[in-house]
Amino acid sequence: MGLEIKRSVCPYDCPDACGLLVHVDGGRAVKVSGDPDHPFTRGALCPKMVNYERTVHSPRRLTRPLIRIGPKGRGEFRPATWEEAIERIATRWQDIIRRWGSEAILPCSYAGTMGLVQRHAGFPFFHRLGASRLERTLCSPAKDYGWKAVMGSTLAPHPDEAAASDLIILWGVSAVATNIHFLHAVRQARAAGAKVWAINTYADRTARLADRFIAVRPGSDGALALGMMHVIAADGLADTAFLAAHVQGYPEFAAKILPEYPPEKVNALTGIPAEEIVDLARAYAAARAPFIRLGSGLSRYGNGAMTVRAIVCLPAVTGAWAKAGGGLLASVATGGAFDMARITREDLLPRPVRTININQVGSALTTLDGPPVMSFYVYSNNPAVVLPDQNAVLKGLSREDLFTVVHERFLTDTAKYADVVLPATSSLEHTDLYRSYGHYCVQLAHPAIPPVGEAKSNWDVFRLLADALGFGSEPFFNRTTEEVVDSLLEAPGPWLAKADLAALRAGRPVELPLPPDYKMQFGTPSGKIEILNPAEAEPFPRYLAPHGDPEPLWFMSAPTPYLLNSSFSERPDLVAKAPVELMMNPADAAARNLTDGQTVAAVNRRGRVLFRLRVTPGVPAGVVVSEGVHWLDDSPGGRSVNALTAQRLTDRAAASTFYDVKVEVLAAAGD
Ligand SMILES: Nc1nc2c(c(=O)[nH]1)N[C@H]1C(S)=C(S)[C@@H](COP(=O)(O)OP(=O)(O)OC[C@H]3O[C@@H](n4cnc5c(=O)[nH]c(N)nc54)[C@H](O)[C@@H]3O)O[C@H]1N2
Ligand SMILES: Nc1nc2c(c(=O)[nH]1)N[C@H]1C(S)=C(S)[C@@H](COP(=O)(O)OP(=O)(O)OC[C@H]3O[C@@H](n4cnc5c(=O)[nH]c(N)nc54)[C@H](O)[C@@H]3O)O[C@H]1N2
Ligand SMILES: [Mo]
Repeated sequence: MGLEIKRSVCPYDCPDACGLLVHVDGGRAVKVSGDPDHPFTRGALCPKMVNYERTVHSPRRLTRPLIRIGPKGRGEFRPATWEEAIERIATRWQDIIRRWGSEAILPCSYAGTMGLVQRHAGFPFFHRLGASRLERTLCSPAKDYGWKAVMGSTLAPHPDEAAASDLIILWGVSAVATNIHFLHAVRQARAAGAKVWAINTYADRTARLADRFIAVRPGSDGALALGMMHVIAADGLADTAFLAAHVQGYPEFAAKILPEYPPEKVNALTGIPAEEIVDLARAYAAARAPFIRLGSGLSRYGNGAMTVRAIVCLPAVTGAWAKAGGGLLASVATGGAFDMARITREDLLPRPVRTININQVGSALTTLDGPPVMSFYVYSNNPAVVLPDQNAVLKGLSREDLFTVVHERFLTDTAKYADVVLPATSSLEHTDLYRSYGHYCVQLAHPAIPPVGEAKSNWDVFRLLADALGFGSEPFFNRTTEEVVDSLLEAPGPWLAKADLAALRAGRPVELPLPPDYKMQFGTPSGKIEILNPAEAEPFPRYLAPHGDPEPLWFMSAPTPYLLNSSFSERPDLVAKAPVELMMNPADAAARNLTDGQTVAAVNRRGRVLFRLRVTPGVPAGVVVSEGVHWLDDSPGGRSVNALTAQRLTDRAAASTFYDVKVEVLAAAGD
């Protein structure tokens, strides 16, 4: 058989959702390149996906089911057949359900794959079983809440809109790591003379490509946005015609709220010099069509939703929405295109069941009131590494009486605690339908290669489990992945119906069409942008303080271009480029007698994590940064960044607060 080239989609949790060309030879992926026909990603790939074949055919791939023979966490297993593994799970679950009730089973899944079928494959199964529900608020629900509180269901601007902007603000977004294809529009805008500003808590790679970088104290961006609007109002730079026609509540906001945020006070809250706040506000107001690309980092604080609400008011005050190239892109929401209820099947729940927040799995596994969690089923997620309060999560996973099943591509730290490990397909081995949260393309990916070893997709494993538990013959569970995809495409809603469905079915990337005047159609109850939102307990945005901790240094666990959360840790070539280090300002290092290159411990009451210290002026005093969420084996002290983070939630939407963390840093032996 000769070389074949097949279209696919990057399955990872990233706004870019790139179009791929998979070069297949003899049933193996030998090379992966970017699809030049993809309207947004245009043939370019990130440093991780250019060698996706190394992940797919990694010698570390799990190829057979495994059954634990050693202590939990040690990773000692014997191989088993699928029949034995499924039988063991079903028998144990039947026993647990009899003794404790079905809520004693807790599924845990997140975004290992973003494909709509495989990502949600367990939802109908666990609903049918009556298991505990997982509230999956790990990523950016606080950001989404803040956007919606002002803009309702308004469509996000197309990312390429930014190409026509004359001032782009990359606000809390590490685009060089997490959104590289957005930089296409940034380059185009720049070629036409646009300026680029970056606002972050340290000078990351993205800040280094900006014309101006503003270092903001962690968790204080809400104060910065309010301070900018104070200056804009005080200088008479607000777009009064736009405000009068399209915005609810501005006069009262300007009279009652904005006077509380003069530059001197905002300087005290954010650490940004007052002149810089004034400069930024004036540049933003003077721009013809300013465009903000808003990342998620700043929403992962106790004040995250309110912070985003304040920032989202900025383009309303300057009337940026009405200008070609202007606006604010937080996330693209294309949920309306597909009828997800056809997959998630809430209606299968036999009775109301309790909900456990994914950020509080650590507590749920160790100290839950009510029926204890006796079985934990993990797929598309690596909770031992990515969830906050790692020591609590590991304590839970160590429980001898907890029956843990992990369906995975690799023997992750979580899988090492499993009683039964099941091998998972990679995205090149199963069918799925993809959409994105950074652009408007949708795409269907057919398998490019057969499963590696005995790997099975999420959907196929839940079919086997449904069979073993006696409901596999029910019409819903008796379907193939392809039939589930069909159920989403056969009755397209009004939005999807306008897309090129034939091209979609053929596996080509297809853009959901946007109405010509969509930027000015505000999907709020009032039809206006709601700076005043009467449905909120706080009707106007204001500054709230983050949670904080008693320790002196803010601790940022930011993305690296070479890993994606804990994914790609199976790749030595990439791990080598993402060292486990802690960046610290020279003044903070000197005050602690610490020197570049030595081993240090970051500590707080939740944990202790070892790093190699890198002393750099790129990190402001009072902040320390570690890029990447590493596997425990790659971490010198056997704990990684989430041993320091907390189970505390955001002000709205019960979301994660990964950045709302403080630590002290001490010299440590390199144990
Ligand atoms: N290479 C790579 N790509 C990824 C990921 C990855 O881990 N690696 N993760 C994927 C996922 S799951 C997601 S959700 C997206 C996230 O994509 P982004 O939104 O770009 O990334 P975040 O991690 O949310 O945070 C971005 C930046 O926020 C900064 N930040 C933290 N606190 C604050 C603050 O208080 N104010 C300001 N202004 N900035 C702050 C951090 O320093 C970081 O540089 O990226 C996806 N893409
Ligand atoms: N400290 C700190 N912690 C963070 C973050 C941070 O910035 N800082 N980021 C947070 C964010 S934004 C997110 S979204 C979460 C991400 O959390 P997760 O979604 O858990 O992300 P990954 O670490 O990528 O782990 C996904 C796992 O799924 C597996 N997988 C991939 N495809 C499949 C499949 O088809 N089937 C099955 N069964 N398994 C599959 C992969 O091998 C991988 O081990 O992490 C969060 N954790
Ligand atoms: Mo995320």
